[in-house]
Amino acid sequence: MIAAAPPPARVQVVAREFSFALSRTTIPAGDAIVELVNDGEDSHDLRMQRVGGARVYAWPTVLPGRYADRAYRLLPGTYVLWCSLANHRELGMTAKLVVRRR
Ligand SMILES: [Cu+2]
Repeated sequence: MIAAAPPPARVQVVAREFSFALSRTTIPAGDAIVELVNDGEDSHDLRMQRVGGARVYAWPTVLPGRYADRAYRLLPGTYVLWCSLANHRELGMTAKLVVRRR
C-alpha cells in the first residue's frame, strides 16, 4: 500500500514598497507552494536561500497586481527571502521563513 503524500504547504509572500509580508512564517518541510503577490506599485521579484545552503530559489519579476507561484521541495531550516531588484533589499524587502521538520 502506498501512503498518500501530504498536501503541499502554502505560503503567500505579499510585496510592497518596500517590504514583504508572509501569510505564515513557519511551514512543514517537504513540498511547498510559495506565491509571490505584488501588491505594490513597482515591479518586484523574490529570491530565497536556506541559511547554510547554496541554492538560490528564484521567482520571476512580477508586475503590480500580478503574482507568480513556484513549487519546491524544501528541507528544514531557516530561509532568507529578498527582492533582488535595484536596492529593494536594502530598503527593507527581506524576510525569514522557517521550515520545520514534519
Ligand atoms: Cu522589489
